[in-house]
Amino acid sequence: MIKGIIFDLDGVLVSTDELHFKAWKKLADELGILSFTKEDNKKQKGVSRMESLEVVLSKGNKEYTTVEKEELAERKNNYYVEMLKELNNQAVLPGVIETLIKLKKLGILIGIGSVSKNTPLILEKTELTGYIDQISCGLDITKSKPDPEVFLVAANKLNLKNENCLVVEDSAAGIVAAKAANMKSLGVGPEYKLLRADYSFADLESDIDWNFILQN
Ligand code: B16
Ligand code: MG
Repeated sequence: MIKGIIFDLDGVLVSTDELHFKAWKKLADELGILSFTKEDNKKQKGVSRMESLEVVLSKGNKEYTTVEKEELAERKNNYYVEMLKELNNQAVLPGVIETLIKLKKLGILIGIGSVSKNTPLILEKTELTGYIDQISCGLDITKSKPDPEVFLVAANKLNLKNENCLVVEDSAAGIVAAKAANMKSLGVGPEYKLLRADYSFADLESDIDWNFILQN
């Protein structure tokens, strides 16, 4: 029986992926890595900032020290945070608000399980904070998806057993993490058919039988 739902943020509740791409592209261009494309950006979905940086650097042929890499990741984050200033509730994906209201009425606790360290800022800018019971994000963890840590922390904060939580994700790494946490998963987003989740839907606007999912 499901008592809490842990939502991934980027690609599930809000769309900030285009801003992530623009910020990484700006950094890549500055580094002379002109071959970084949207296709490469797909590999950055759901993975940490440092792992995302490696995706960019793998397209070039220069070696960087750990200190230099940290500086590059910080530079990208500064571009991204600057872009987030323009973010508002228009970035909330279709069906999200209706779903959160419906689940709340059914007595379900709502958690966030995102590797983004910008989670509190994004929730605030998109006016979603009030719908959320507990946040587990990049600021709480040392290992990113596919490690289950972010979902285990969320279940712990919600005061629920892992098996009573369902994860909603748009990334393959997130679905693997959910399974590793012994949680059922629901996959959404452009790649939903490929995610190998327990339940698959294009988005939260789809006709999802929540009563059935919550009872199983
Ligand atoms: P930040 P999610 C993830 O968010 C993004 O999908 C991923 O592209 C990004 O690298 C990661 O957050 C870290 O974000 O640089 O803001 O800490 O899908 O886990 O909500
Ligand atoms: Mg995501």
